[in-house]
Amino acid sequence: MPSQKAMKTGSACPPPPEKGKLRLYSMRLCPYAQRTRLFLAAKGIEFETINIHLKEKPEWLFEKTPIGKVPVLEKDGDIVYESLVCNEYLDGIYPDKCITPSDPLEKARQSMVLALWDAKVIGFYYKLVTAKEDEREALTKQFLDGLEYIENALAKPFFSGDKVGALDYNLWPWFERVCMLKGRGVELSVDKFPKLTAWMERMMEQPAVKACYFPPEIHHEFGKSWMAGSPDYDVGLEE
Ligand SMILES: N[C@@H](CCC(=O)N[C@@H](CS)C(=O)NCC(=O)O)C(=O)O
Repeated sequence: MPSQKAMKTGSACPPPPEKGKLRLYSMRLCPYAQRTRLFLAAKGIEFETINIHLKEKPEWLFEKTPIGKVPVLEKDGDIVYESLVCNEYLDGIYPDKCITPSDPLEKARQSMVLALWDAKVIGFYYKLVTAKEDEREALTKQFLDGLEYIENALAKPFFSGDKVGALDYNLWPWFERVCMLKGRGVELSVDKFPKLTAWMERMMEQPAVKACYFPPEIHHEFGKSWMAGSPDYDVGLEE
């Protein structure tokens, strides 16, 4: 098994994956790459991972993606980047256990919830993680107000309906990281978010979620190194 350690500037570009084999360029603690890891786990697809040091990126990363971000997929000379695009591509090339909805209206609904997530929640999440004490109250309010849109979008046991699906996996990575906000005084209370908190418990039971899970200690350790300006992309790995 190739090393999980993050590859850096100056490293040699790994040879392309063998014919028919899928490769994921990732960063172990990246929530966007986790979206794709969740799809891969849920679909039971075999793949290899190359982790990238995102502060000292290997030059060859830009040959794969001009944006220079993970996740990126590579298979038989084809390259796909952007988490949501990667996930739809996976359902396209491995149609078994399709996760993406085929109904146009349902697909639009799921995309609209993700647009709400981007517009109303995610920016405040990152601002809160790094906020100074005196900024926290206002940001907490904005974050929790945004999250109400997401609570209201949850009409069934899962965002995708009666069964876990694309929208659930695409939202989950930040809920796994909600522990990061606890230290900022933000908790998702059962009173304010009864549907979201119950959904989080159901999600924790999903095999794909378990397979891609990092515990709060690892998120905290990574977060600390990230805030100190030198992210430890190999956090928790053996020497
Ligand atoms: N819109 C992208 C966002 C991906 C993203 O921001 N990935 C981060 C890691 S969590 C990254 O690669 N950052 C490197 C950089 O910004 O230079 C997606 O959905 O895939």
